[in-house]
Amino acid sequence: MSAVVDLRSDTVTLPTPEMLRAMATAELGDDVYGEDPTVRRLEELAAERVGKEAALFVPSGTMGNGIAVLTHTRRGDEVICDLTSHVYDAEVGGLAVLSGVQARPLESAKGLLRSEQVESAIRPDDVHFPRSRLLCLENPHNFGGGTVAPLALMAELCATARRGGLVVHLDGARLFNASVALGVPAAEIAAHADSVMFCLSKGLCAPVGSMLAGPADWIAEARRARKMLGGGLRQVGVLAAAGIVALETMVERLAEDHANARRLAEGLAGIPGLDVDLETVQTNMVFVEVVARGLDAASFVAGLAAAGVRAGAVGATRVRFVTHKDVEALGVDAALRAARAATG
Ligand code: TLP
Repeated sequence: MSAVVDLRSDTVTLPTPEMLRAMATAELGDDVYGEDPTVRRLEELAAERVGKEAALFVPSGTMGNGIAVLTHTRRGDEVICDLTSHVYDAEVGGLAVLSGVQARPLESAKGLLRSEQVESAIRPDDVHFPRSRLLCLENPHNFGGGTVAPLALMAELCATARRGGLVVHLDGARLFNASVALGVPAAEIAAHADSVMFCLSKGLCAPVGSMLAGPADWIAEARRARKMLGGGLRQVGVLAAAGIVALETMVERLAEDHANARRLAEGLAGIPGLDVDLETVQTNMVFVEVVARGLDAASFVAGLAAAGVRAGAVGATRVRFVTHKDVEALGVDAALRAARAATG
């Protein structure tokens, strides 16, 4: 069998040689004392790229979102989000456990909330109700299909939240994929949100780390929350060095991942027994509905694995493929051959 083509996620990407060199030679210090010059450089660079005053290195996207909710809310507040958002659906109940908040998940098409539904979910001031405090958006939207919310929708949703007295956190785990897809700077996508999290360790290929950005005084509070959660790291410039290379060299190439996803999606759509909504294929993700008789997501994924291709079952009949740096055009061809064999 040929080498494994791993399309389960862009989290599997390995660091580039330039990242490894930067890690080996990074200038280091104790970041809990604020003395790691490489982390400081990354935090400044990240803040500038997303158009916020300050940024904070965090070990993972999950911790970044958790810290954001913890820092924006008080116990008992209500957080409006989409039903399939990562923060609600895939962060181990962190909203409830870490922040003691109540989620108000709303159904959406392809992860795109509408401003009327957000407006009607905002609670009036009444002694019976929790306080609506935070709107969490996700762009691109992972389980919506890797779909991108356009700038006008982002602005409208944020304006609706603000009119209702809410603050907005943007889970931009793959913010730079949205930026490349829309052809606008990441800062424009994050412009109306109070805070934004993005991951260095997905399509940008750094081995570890995410960034949380927002106003300087809010980031100072977030830094305390990070320490409380055990995320205050020491000579973490060794990781931040890779993050700097990720931001400086890995953003533009995301367009290749998007082109590979499009070709993969079109190929999969042509295979009998598989349904693909090509409209949702806007970044580096392809979600497939397995409709072939006698086949479900788990058995399709097992069939792919037998042919050296890994994808993720994300429901009884839904399978996710994610393109990234370590899967090139040949990997897409291998995936299409494996999918034909697994359905045939
Ligand atoms: N997503 C992972 C899985 O957890 C599903 C993936 O493979 O896509 N926000 C969004 C939108 C995400 O997709 C993820 C990770 C996170 C937050 C959390 O980031 P990490 O994995 O760094 O904790």
